[in-house]
Amino acid sequence: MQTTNSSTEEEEIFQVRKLEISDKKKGFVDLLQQLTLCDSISDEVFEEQFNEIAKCGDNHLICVIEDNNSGKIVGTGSVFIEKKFIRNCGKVGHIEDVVVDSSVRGKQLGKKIIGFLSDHARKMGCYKVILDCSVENRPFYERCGFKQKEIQMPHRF
Ligand code: 16G
Repeated sequence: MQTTNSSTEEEEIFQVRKLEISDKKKGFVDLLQQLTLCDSISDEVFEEQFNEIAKCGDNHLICVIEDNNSGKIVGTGSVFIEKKFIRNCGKVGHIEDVVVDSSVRGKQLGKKIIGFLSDHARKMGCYKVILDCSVENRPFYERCGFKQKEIQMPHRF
């Protein structure tokens, strides 16, 4: 009996697409809770925030991976396109909130998400994409082509 899916099958099961309002019912918020603090959100507030983000159009993209067998959201990430004056009025893509459900790690879904977000930033004319990550995730992002440069200095409010 076959117990593992072939990579072609997995390609079909796990596809990256844009976030939809209905993804809340499919576990999108629970997934974010695996990354950091994310309180439960009412349907109304979720919809308001979704619509606010949608106003940014292609300048704020949130993607998800749905497991087409279970209908559950198992991966997500976002990219925000910042417009600058430096570098010839250049643009920078900020990759944020990348998380893959613990039950499906090891299937290269994180790489798929990063590829999707980076392609979007490139198409939008960004000269680079940047992100912050935990020390444990550094090897993963290095495999995706990122290099450590400088340091993060958050000032929490
Ligand atoms: C990680 C995330 C970052 C997120 C932060 C949350 C990626 C690439 N990095 O660094 O986007 O904002 O975790 O941590 O997904 P915080 O709740 O302590 O700000």
